[in-house]
Amino acid sequence: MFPINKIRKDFPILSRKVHGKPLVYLDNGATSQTPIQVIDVIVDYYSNYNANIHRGVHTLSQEATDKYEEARHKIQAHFNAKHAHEIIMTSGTTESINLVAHGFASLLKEGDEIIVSALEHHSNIVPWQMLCEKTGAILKVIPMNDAGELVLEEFNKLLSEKTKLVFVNHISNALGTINPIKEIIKKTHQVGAAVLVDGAQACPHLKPDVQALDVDFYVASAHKMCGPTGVGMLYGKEAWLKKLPPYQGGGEMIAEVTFEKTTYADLPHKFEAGTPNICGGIAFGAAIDYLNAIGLDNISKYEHELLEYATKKILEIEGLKIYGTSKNKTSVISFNLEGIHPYDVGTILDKMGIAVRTGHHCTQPIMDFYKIPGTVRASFAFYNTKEEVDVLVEGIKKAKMMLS
Ligand code: C6P
Repeated sequence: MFPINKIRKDFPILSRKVHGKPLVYLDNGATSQTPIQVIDVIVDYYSNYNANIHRGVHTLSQEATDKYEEARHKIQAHFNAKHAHEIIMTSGTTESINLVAHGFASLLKEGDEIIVSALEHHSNIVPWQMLCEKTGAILKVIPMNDAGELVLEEFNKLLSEKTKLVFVNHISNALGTINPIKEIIKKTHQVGAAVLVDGAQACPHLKPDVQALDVDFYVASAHKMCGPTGVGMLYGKEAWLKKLPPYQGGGEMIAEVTFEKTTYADLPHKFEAGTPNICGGIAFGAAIDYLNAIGLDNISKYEHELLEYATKKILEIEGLKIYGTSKNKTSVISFNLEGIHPYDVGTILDKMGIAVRTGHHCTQPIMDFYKIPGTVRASFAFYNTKEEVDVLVEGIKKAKMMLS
């Protein structure tokens, strides 16, 4: 039995009220909530060993450095990277993607092709468009079907010796579709190109093995994995990270500086200029410990039960349409009520203490595909319950009545 009651007690925020009603937090796709075990680590850092890292010989600095590097090793183990220096600490998924895009500017030439998928978040589209503007490379798009799945036959046709890079998310934030990344990586490598997988939405639900996937780059954000905001990771194969130039110049990323010439530090520091989010990095490690103590397999099994329960109940509401109906999906339900704007539904749900996201979810091309302005998105985490699903369903019915 999944220990849901015990787990909920770990999250102080889940016992608060919103507009006088118990909070039903179903916006986990935007950011997850933080367990007390992670909050305690943050309080401990600022109470006991707040100091800059990799710089001082004093005790506090050494303690902070040890904990920060310990967190890097936890991330390495979690993603099964071969080396700890293949884990670059960043401010999150967006920065990780921009770091790689910046690096490829010096490796691409006019006429090279890069491929993204129709299911991408804006942060996995815009940096590549900027890269194309800079280099003259051409952006191609893997199309999607009505169920919100990628059309792999079309992907096969896009691949050629001109392809240099492919970018795809592991799980779509707007629809919940789990993409067949293993197959995409294998096919891409057959033409000699590299693959970046955006794991922002996958990492709260499953445990990617970067070596088994043979992926070139994998990126994620701590705040979607029960960690704090402002910290994330980039995994890159050692050979790629050695090939890419530094992203930002500054302290910590250098070996030697003179006014004539600067040489760069070894990995991972070459990509980590300036004082990082030290506390955030340490807390990211604690969040990974927390998720692993429950077990990602147990989490995904429980969330799948919630998804099936919620899908069945929500579909009983007349005039409601779900977007994203792939069999292979995670615990996200994106929907609209016929003739009603998603924003209005979200506002009424909020008055009942129910937090959902409304709008285009930073995926305007998906909304354009369905010819809708946006959706209401309920995204469930392992600390949600079937009772909360019931509250959501009643809330949607009420919203429908009020808005029809
Ligand atoms: N999606 C959502 O509500 P950052 O902001 O850097 O931590 O993550 C960006 C990002 C990149 N890729 C995917 C697939 C994502 O889902 C997100 C963030 C949130 O869906 C906020 S827009």
